[in-house]
Amino acid sequence: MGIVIKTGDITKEEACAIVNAANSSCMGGGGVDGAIHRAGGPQMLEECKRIRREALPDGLPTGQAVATTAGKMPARYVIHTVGPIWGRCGSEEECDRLLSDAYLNSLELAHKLDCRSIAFPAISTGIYGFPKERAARIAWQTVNEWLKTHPEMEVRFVFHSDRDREIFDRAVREEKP
Ligand code: AR6
Repeated sequence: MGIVIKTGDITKEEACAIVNAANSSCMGGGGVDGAIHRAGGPQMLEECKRIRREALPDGLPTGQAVATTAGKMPARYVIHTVGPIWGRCGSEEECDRLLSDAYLNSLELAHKLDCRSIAFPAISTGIYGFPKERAARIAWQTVNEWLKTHPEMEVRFVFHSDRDREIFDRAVREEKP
């Protein structure tokens, strides 16, 4: 189904799955994580707590993904993933790989949940400090490569501001097929 690039509030997206740029605690935080937990409500937090208790006592590793209900939001699922913290990966290439993993594992999980649409925020580019242009190219390449074998999925990139959407657009312009 292809790719949609837009500006908006991801908590309002009518997609099968929206992705949360979480931290390894999975219990909420600032940025888009805070917005998603506020909009999702207590049922989502309860599921997060249960997953931590039953499957992830040490937290969600960077690059991995888990799903919960979207609670009161229009989406069916929230896929919580943890992007890398820029400067804390050992090397820049390792940060690239971990960011790509966060996208890839979220896509795979959405596919397993039988979703045909998934909306991503710009993972790691806020509080976690990943350079926006570099993150854009990684997100774009990872998603396009994955779509070659899963053409039924619609992937939305949802930016919180027109400025962030423009930065993304510019960064991937040369890479667009
Ligand atoms: N809809 C879409 N995008 C949004 C929204 C929204 N409602 N709100 C913010 N953004 P960040 P990170 C954008 O910092 O860098 C949290 O505390 C925002 O403008 O939310 O992965 C977690 O708990 C930016 O472009 O995520 C972690 O501790 C993008 O979402 C840490 O922050 C991502 O910024 C994760 O940091």
